[in-house]
Amino acid sequence: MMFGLRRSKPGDEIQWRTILPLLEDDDRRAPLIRDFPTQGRESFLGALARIDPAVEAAVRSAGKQLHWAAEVVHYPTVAIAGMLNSGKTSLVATFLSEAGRKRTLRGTGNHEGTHRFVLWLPEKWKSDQECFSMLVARIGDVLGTVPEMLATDPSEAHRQYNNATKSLAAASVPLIATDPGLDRSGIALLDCPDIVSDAAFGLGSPEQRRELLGRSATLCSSFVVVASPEQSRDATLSELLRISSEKMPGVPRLLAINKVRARNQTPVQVYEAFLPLIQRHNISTLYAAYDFEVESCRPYIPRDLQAITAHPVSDGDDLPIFFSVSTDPENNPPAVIGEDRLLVSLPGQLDRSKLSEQFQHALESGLRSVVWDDGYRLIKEDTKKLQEKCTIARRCLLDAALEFFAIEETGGGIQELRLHQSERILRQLSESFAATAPWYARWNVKVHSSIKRVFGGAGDFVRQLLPTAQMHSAAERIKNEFKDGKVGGLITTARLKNAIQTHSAIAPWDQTAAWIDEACDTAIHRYERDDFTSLDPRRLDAACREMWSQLGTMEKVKAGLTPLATLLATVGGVLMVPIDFGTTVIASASIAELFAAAGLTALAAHWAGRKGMETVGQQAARQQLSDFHAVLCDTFGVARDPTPLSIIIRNVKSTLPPPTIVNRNSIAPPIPSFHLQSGYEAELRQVLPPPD
Ligand SMILES: Nc1nc2c(ncn2[C@@H]2O[C@H](COP(=O)(O)OP(=O)(O)OP(=O)(O)O)[C@@H](O)[C@H]2O)c(=O)[nH]1
Ligand SMILES: [Mg+2]
Repeated sequence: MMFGLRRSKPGDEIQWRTILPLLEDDDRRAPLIRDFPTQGRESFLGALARIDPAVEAAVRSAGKQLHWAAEVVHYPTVAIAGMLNSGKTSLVATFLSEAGRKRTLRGTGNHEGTHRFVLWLPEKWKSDQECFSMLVARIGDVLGTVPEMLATDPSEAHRQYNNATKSLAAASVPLIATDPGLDRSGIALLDCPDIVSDAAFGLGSPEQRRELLGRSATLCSSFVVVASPEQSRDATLSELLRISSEKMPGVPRLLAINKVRARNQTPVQVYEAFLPLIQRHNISTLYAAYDFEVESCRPYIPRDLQAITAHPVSDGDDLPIFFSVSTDPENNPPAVIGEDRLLVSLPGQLDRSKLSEQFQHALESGLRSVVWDDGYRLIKEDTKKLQEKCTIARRCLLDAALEFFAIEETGGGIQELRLHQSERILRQLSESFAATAPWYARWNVKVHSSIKRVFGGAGDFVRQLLPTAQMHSAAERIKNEFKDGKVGGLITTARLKNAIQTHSAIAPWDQTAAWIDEACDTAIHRYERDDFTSLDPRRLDAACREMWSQLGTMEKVKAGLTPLATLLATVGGVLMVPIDFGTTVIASASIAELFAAAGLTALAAHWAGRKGMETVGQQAARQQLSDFHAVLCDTFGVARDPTPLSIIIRNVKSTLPPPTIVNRNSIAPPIPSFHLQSGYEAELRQVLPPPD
């Protein structure tokens, strides 16, 4: 390639536009899969917006900055230095728009001299104010002084250019200007004051200027030195080139000879005159511009090319047209000079500057850190936290449910589970009791044959169960024992709320939340309506038959009600509990508890102790507990446990069957539940490696 300057390979940098889709994907490539309250997926940025909008904004802004930098980074910055009045600012002006040119200060008088460094940047760099200020700040860091903006008003800009206030401090403060002309040419230019002539008029010493030039080396991809043809043996020019190679090591140097007069020199003669300097200072290209004011120079000046300057030159404001000089005279007439040999084409052939690379690098690591260390870490932590929240909530709801469904043993463990004494269960019990009862047990009870034919509601059923006043009063007693809490567990809204609050010391919801009452009420209502658990009919009959045979030997028929009448009165009593309450309540009791309430204590002990008999009730009770817990989870906005619940009953771990009860909407604000998609991390790693 010409000049031996190489652009950095594209593609080895991190690209925001390939990263952003992966951060916004809420479909196949989403990092999070939502399991609750609705199935779905959440994008990286969507998750951050939910968890911490400030982090989401930080990721977006880091990405935007990187994207912006990637757009501007390939713009090289060229330092234009050279001899006093050689036309440095004029050369800069060839790249600018007409408005920009007006802001430059050009001329031979001292009041027209450049006495401050002026950094001209493409106008579009200002398109993003946030990024632009960041870049200006970074330039300030590099140069060691916060830059000042060049005024848009030409006369004010000229005063700044010229350091008209003659302030020593201002002399070391660089000026920054933007111009649309540079958008087109794709270059940034550093217009330098002359750094060799002596300090004059308090305009800053040459040392001060050299110091600043040295620091700006990181900004610059190349260094153009402007001189006039007669300066080929000038010690000052040689000194300038030496300083530049010392201050800007590794930055290519180009020599631009301005105001060449045709009468004195052809391009090849210019080349020969400067050859010693070119060789000594390792100059990569020699440019020349013929004096635009001299008529005889016209044939040497390429004028018909589109891109002789960034913006057409207006009459009366001529500018030098620099072209690279060939050692072959045949190649120097304007007719054979292509656009690529003009100095305005230089930007396309330059490498990016060290500053842009460092800037880009800093932005890249900023993005990597905010995406991985802040964003992804937060997403993982939050997902885990939500899962923990959910686990705690489920534990709390299970403990609350056990308040009603577990019978405690002395020492605090669970002895056995209670059944929800739903109408369905109670009908099954009464039917089986009646169907399996031997003749002596049903003595005086006429219900046997009619029970199965009761299809009405609980009220009719109760009337059928309790044909006599005696049975009725026995049922009343049982009912009251339930109400007083002497038998079984009675779940009311208030009691459920109380139980939940007792167990929710670390539960993730606000104890005083307004929805808690409604959630408790709804849970009871739904469970009462949706619980269709039944006892295994064959096992139940077998257990009842065994019960009767035991009863024959154990339980003496007492005066008053027969055993069957007593059992049916008990069932009737339990059935009357909700009717009596007027609101939804749930009565729970184990079958043994029912026997005990009926006064059949020996039978109760026997039932509780016999494996076959007990399992009939326990099997259904485990299902009911699992379902009640599920309903609590649903109403409290907690995802049901994907793994089966297990509890310890009499020191033995018992796994509950999965819930079968219908799933309905939550009353509480749901605690969402997510899991990480396995391939996401690797995919993100590919487009954006994590910080080292
Ligand atoms: N005749 C003629 N004048 C030129 C040419 N190029 C630049 N000039 C004039 O030379 C004068 C100095 O040009 P500047 O661009 O201000 O030079 P400079 O190197 O920036 O000057 P300082 O910043 O003061 O060192 C201006 O009046 C320009 O118009 C040229 O090719 N021919
Ligand atoms: Mg100047």
